[in-house]
Amino acid sequence: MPRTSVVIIGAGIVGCSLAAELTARGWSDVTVLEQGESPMPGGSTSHAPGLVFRTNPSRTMSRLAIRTVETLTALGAFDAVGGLEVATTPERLADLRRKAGLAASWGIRAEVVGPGRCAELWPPLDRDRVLGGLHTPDDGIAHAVEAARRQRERALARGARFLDRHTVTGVERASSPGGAGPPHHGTRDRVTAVVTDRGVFPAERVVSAAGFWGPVIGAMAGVTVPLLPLAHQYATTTPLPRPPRPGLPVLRHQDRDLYARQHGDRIGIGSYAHRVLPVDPRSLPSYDDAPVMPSSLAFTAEDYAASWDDAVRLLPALAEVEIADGFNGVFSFTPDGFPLLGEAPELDGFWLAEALWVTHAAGAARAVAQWMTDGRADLDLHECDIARFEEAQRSPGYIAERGARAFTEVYDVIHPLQPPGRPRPLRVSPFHVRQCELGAHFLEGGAWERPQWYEANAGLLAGGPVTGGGAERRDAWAARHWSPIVGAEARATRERVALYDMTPLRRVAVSGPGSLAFLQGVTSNQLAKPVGSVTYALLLDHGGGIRSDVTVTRLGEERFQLGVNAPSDVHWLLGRAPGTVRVVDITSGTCGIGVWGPLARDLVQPLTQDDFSHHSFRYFTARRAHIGAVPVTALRLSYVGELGWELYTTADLGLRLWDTLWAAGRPLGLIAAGRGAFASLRLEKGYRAWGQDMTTEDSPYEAGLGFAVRLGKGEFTGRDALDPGSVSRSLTCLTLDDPSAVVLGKEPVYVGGTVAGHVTSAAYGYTIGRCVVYAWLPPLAPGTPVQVEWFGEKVAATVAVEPLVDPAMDRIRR
Ligand code: FAD
Ligand code: THG
Repeated sequence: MPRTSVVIIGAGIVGCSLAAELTARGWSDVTVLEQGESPMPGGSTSHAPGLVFRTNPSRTMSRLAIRTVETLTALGAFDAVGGLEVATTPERLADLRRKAGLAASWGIRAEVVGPGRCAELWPPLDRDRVLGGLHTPDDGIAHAVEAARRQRERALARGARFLDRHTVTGVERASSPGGAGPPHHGTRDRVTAVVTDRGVFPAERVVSAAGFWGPVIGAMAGVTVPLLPLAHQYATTTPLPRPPRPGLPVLRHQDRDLYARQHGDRIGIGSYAHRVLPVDPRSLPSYDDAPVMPSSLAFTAEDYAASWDDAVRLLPALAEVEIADGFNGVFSFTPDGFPLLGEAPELDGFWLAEALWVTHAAGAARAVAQWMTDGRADLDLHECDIARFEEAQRSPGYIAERGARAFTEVYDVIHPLQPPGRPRPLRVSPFHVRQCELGAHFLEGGAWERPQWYEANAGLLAGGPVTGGGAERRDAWAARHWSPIVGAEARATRERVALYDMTPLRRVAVSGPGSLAFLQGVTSNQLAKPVGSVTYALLLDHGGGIRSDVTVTRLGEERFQLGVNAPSDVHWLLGRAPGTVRVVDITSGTCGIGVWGPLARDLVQPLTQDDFSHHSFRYFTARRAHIGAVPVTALRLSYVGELGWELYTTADLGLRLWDTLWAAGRPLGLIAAGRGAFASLRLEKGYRAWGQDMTTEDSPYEAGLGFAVRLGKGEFTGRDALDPGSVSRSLTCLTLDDPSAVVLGKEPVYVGGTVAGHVTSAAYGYTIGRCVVYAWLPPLAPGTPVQVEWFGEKVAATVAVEPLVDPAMDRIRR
């Protein structure tokens, strides 16, 4: 494999780091093509002020940053001056407390400090303006150009070739070996060469590391690169008459969208407060024609004026100086703020390593090199995977609107449930009109509108107080995107019956000769079972990590329906299916309803001539049936842990299905229930959510999913790497001791006073009357007391025996 030829496009910090990492793994034919001239080829790296703050709500992003700092420190291109984020509003101060918790979860030193300490750490600061700050002593300044230069030297020493002044003008492709793929896959082309103004470079793999030029290169390859290039202002002052001591931490004043660092006796200040300044990279001057650099545009002083005033207010010493140099530098934002890594779904062999800050560049380059070499990285990269986008999230309008939004919101306090403002609504299920009528409070996921609860259920609250819920004591943060109605919906599901919209659950049809053998080879569980069986199974990667969990329904000898998680699951399956097997994502053309609760059979049976009795229609089986006039595929299973079925049909019949169930169910007390109740019920039942509770970094045995692995069934991806005996940590169920306490996820967990792990999922359990928490922890006996940190407070919790509800499966199997 390492003999494979690779061409990297772009010699910024990403391209240089990637060349270093690939050659370190034995890749011997690595060429880096760069339109400009090293070591300052003119991209974003050439002028990055290099502030590095590692703490991020995403564990993966934090770890990419931690690794970048490690690498840059070893290269002598990092100054660990520390970081200081100041708060000038109570809301920000609270958020910094929450952020200190995130830092603790991800192993980053951080401390919330008072105004006095802030002024000590940053003497030019007006201490009367700040309420406090978050000090992270190991953050600091990356010397991006120097880092790129050293990475380039390492790569050169190991045989890589760097060709400056080679402008890429095209990407060549051919049908995959063996001719065009099966017609239903579309033609799966492979990349073959990169064309430049100075000749053609054949390549088996191409990595676009072109930064904000990514969409231009992508267009040459027929690949959508969902990032928005835009300009961002940075200015440096004249020397301060009384220069501060050297080594000031990097500073953030997020309430005014500002950051600052010291340049000797000057201060550099960047602003995100200005209007959105999108840039068309095709319109930029060439390396030779650019006044400074292609990515450095003329400073627009009028856009900076308000930020300068804000900076002077925070740092009064600035009143004595003025702006010496300013520029509008070009970089990029993606719709969700995460980078674009991995192989493009549209073109085999064409990889991306783009939309990376300097902060994450070296760590991400290492992860991509691992991925290219071994087929997997040692970090969970699903949030960064280029294959994560839904088709509806790949339009130019969506990319522009969400990219601009990501820019303006970059320093905002964002609640984990907060849906994006626009463009909405985008994807709606056929039940949307009814959901609106019922007063749905919509959140968003995968571009789908998803009811969190329904105001129409407010009347249920009159039927008696919902157990706990923390309603009495929920603070404003925990109460956001929450209502006591969530608890009422959970209770109605446990006591009667509820409809859940399952349309957004991704469905894949797999059919054709060889389908069973193919699925056996990519899943962990035994699928060679009679037609009509449903199986819960894992998709493992080669290292035995969990890359998804799925349900596999055998509809015919060689015909299956899979319930999967991410769009990248479809990409993974397509990439492995033999030519005879058809893999089709049917999500958009179909819809589904979960009908769950003790009265589910009383509701459904009268609507059908098919036998839905317990003995005829067994748990974890499926059949085709009719509900009234609507043909459905009915699956007897339940992620909320109650009796019932998932009913799937085509989108055109969805509304009829909903209305049929609704009319028949009202006398039984049927309600529509939202995602809030869904999340609560699944945690009480102990069902894991992929991407949140477990990822490729976790083994099935650690995640408590060993039951879904049949080592004896024959060869399957990941099997050889599995070791049931090796469990050094486990996904552990906790409950909070105080019945009204609530946490939301990602908080650090303390055992005996030190951080021992972090929360993956948490939700109030309305049946048990306590908050249910899952966390990665060293193996602990049930009953062990632990603590979960919430905005700086330690909340008492106890290791529980799972599942908390219905361990004997009496509710679901009857
Ligand atoms: P680039 O450095 O842009 O490299 C891409 C390369 O591809 C370029 O050299 C370009 O010439 C080359 N290329 C493009 N098209 C072609 C082609 N057709 N043929 C050949 N070569 C091509 N990040 C931080 O972490 N902290 C900060 O404080 C920070 N501050 C910033 C402040 C400003 C004002 C700006 C603009 C950015 C800042 N960033 C910061 C972001 C950071 O600079 C970039 O995200 C990072 O440098 C991107 O690195 P890269 O290697 O992906 O892209
Ligand atoms: N429904 C369908 N497909 C899905 C999901 C779903 N695919 C993705 C995701 N959700 C998969 N997650 C689960 C998790 C648990 C169960 C089903 C899907 C489940 N587990 C039972 C248990 O653990 O007791 C049964 C396991 C078994 O018998 O093997 O029901 O929601 N269609």
